[in-house]
Amino acid sequence: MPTLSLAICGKTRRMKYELYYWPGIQGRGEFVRLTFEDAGAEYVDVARLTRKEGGGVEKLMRLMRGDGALRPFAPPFVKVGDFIVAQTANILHYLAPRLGLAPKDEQQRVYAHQLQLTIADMVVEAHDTHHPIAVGLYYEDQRKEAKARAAHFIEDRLSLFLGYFEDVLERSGGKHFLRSHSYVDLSMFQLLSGLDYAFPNAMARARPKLARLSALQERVAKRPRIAAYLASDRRIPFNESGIFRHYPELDAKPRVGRRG
Ligand SMILES: N[C@@H](CCC(=O)N[C@@H](CS)C(=O)NCC(=O)O)C(=O)O
Repeated sequence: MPTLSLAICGKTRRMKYELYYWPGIQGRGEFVRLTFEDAGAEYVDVARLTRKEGGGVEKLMRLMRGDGALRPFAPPFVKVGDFIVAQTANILHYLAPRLGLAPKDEQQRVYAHQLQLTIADMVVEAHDTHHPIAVGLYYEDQRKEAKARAAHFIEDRLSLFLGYFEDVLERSGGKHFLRSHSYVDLSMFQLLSGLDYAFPNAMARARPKLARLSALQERVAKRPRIAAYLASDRRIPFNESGIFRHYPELDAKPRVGRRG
C-alpha cells in the first residue's frame, strides 16, 4: 500500500493520509476517495469516524476554523503530517504523482490538471442546477429557478462538456485521457456516474455520442480495487444532500428558448 514516506533525522516515517470531508455524502470528497482507493493507499476518512475513534465533524471544523497558516476554506482537504492541502483539483495534483496515478512528464501532468479543472467546472454547473440562487437556501426555496437552470444545463451544457471530453479522449487514443490510466480517468468515472444518477433521461439521450466515455466508465468500474470499493460500505450511495441530486422535475426533457 503506498503511503508517503518522510525522511526525518535519517529515519523514514510512513505518513498516513487523512481525508477531511463531510460524512454522509460523496460530494467532492469522492474524487479524492477514488484516487486513494484505486492506489490502495492507507487513508483515514476522518469525519466519518466517531469521536471515540479519533474523528468526527468537529475535527474537520477545528482545522477549518483554526489559526493554522494552511487553514482551508472548505472541504475536501487532505492532511499529511502537518501539511494540509485543499481544493479538489489541487489535492489530486498533489496526491496523484505520489500514488502512481499521474504521469511523470510535466506537460502531461499540467494537461491532467487542466482536465481535472474542467471536470470541476462541470461539477459546479451540475451543482448549480439544484442551487441556482444560493447555497444557503434549501432546494425547495429555489425550485422554480432550479427548473430553468437545469433545462439549460441538460439542453446545452451537458452535451458541450461531455462532447469535449469525448473528443479529447478520442484524440488521446480512446482508452485513457493521458498515455496510461490516471486520476483523470477516475474523476471522469465519478462525473459520469453522478450525472447518470442526477439526470438519467438526459444522459440516456446523450449516450449514443459518448461511446468512448461510456467504455472508460465501465472499465474504471471493473478495476479490482474500484469494484471492491463500490461494493463496500465505504462507498456512500448518491443522495439528495450531495452534489449530484436526482429531482425528476429537473431531468424532464425541456423546451429551452435559445438566445445567443
Ligand atoms: N473549489 C472547491 C470547492 C469546495 C466546496 O465547495 N466544498 C463544499 C462541499 S463539496 C463546501 O463544503 N463548501 C462550503 C462553502 O462553500 O461554504 C473544491 O473543488 O474543492
